[in-house]
Amino acid sequence: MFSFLKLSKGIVVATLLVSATVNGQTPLLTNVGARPGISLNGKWQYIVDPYETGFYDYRWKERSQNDREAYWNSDVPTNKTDRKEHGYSDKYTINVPGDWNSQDAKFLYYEGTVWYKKSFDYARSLSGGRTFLYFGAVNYRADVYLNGRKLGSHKGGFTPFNFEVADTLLKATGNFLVVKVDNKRSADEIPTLNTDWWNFGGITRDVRLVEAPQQYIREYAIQLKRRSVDELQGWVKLNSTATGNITIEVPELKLKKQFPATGDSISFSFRAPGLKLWSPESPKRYRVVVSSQEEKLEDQLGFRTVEVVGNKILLNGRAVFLRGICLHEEIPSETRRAYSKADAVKLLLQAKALNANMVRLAHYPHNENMTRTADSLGILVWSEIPVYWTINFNSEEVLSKAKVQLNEMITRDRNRASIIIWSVGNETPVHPARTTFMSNLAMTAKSLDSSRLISAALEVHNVNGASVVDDPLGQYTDIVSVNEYIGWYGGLPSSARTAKWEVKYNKPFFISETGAETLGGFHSDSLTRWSEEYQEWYYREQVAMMKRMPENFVGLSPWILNDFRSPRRNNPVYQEGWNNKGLFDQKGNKKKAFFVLKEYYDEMEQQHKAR
Ligand code: GCB
Repeated sequence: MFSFLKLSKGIVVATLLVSATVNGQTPLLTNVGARPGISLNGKWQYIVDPYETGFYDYRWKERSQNDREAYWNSDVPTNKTDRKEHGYSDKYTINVPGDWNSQDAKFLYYEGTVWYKKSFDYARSLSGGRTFLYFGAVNYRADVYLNGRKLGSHKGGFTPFNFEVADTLLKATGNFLVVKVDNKRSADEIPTLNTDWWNFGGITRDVRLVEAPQQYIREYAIQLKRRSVDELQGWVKLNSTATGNITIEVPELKLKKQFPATGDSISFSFRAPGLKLWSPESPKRYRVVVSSQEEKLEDQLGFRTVEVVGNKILLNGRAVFLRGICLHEEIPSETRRAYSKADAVKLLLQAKALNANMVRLAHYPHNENMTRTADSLGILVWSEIPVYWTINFNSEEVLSKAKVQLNEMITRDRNRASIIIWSVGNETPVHPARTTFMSNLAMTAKSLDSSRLISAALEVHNVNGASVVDDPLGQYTDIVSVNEYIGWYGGLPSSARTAKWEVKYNKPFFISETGAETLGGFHSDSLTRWSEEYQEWYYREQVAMMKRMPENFVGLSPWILNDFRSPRRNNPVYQEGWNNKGLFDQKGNKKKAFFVLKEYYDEMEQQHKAR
């Protein structure tokens, strides 16, 4: 499955072999926003199909392509005697992008199949080119049909995929696009049956028809070379053997470099004198143009380096303390998935209000607006795949599914300066099969992108009163990260006073979660669970403990920025289907604990400036 791509100066990266089509998909196009095409967002018609009648016949056999009862085929009766038992209608419409749960009360808890249908006309703007149908994400499984023909399918609710659409299939008018979306949870998927977040279903991100010339740029990487302040390096990959030159331009720096294409990719390295580096303090981005004979793609790129030296994380060569916060991809006040640029700005400005310089995007890759907005606002990012809790670690097939999601996450976002950490999972139980599985993922992540740091949120355990971090997976990660809830899931917040941390790895040590739950607006004394005062006390004790952490402590991302929906949370007074560990409550009000963490972050920022 892997091939090796040689970069200049002896750098070799492994890449997943991307030439083959899998489940009808074509290798992922990147930077689709910069490519010509049309949006297929908006109102789609739908049919709710809990029995999957549109897919299976009454003997539970998959319907054949031309089966008139199949929901991917025309719903129009041919004459007045014709019996049609399905139909798409304007009586039933749903917005794309968007989860279905928040769009109609009947969907709140729904897990199963919904058929989506869109009719559209299409005139290609590029003559002689190719057309792709691109989905930002569909949760969880998508089966896609155009004009009665199956294009293919995809599994994984948080990453993009695309299909090339043959010219012979596309019509100038009246195209009939149908997507069967199924968000049922199952044991051998990623995530598995059990999580602590809402299983929002639907076509949750943008849908586009994207155009490209016959020979097109599939993806590229342009980065600052490690330990350098002005040497850019990277590669460009095309879909087929190229002729002519590939050009990289950075107009603001008056740079225009040409590289002769050999085969279907080029690698390059060149100096960019006067380059200003990207950092949270100064998120400078440049307009960069990558072009081939037939195509021009523009991007906004920041340049920075990140590395571990000793037990510190260096950003642009300087030790950084990560003032982080975790967040789910949710807008709590509207109880829905976030998807738009406006949503991303809203969430990341909340993080900024806390004086955070980093976000942990939990527990799955968020939409591209989030990572692009993080680039523009100057917020460092931890991006994760949903290998969460009890995945089937004994299954090769499940491992392959995790690798597909890892590859899709990295392929989409490898040019985002904000992303410094790829995480391969969260709180997976220590066990030999799990460690083999997880270390395989960590090594795969490294081989796909050696320029970033690899981590996973691990657990801590108690040995004779000490908080011991010795998970064997720590050998394979660049940063050792743990989730801890001293004073919430065990004892009172004051237990943190006597906590002794023993971290067995001389690597950067990060607290990837800590938190306590409170119903916003509920006030009492600090010993009363669920009160804002309890959470405030919890944060005070935690901050005091952070100040006593071992010398390799490099930061924290408490749990969590906003309250979020979770069916596991059934206290009838204080939860009602919400996990209320947010520093902002369901309506967007700051809880008292917000100010405790902010004060700590202000202090850490001052210390960093003074160094
Ligand atoms: C955790 C999980 C997170 C949960 C959180 C909690 O350790 O990583 O997904 O939501 O705890 O609130 O218990």
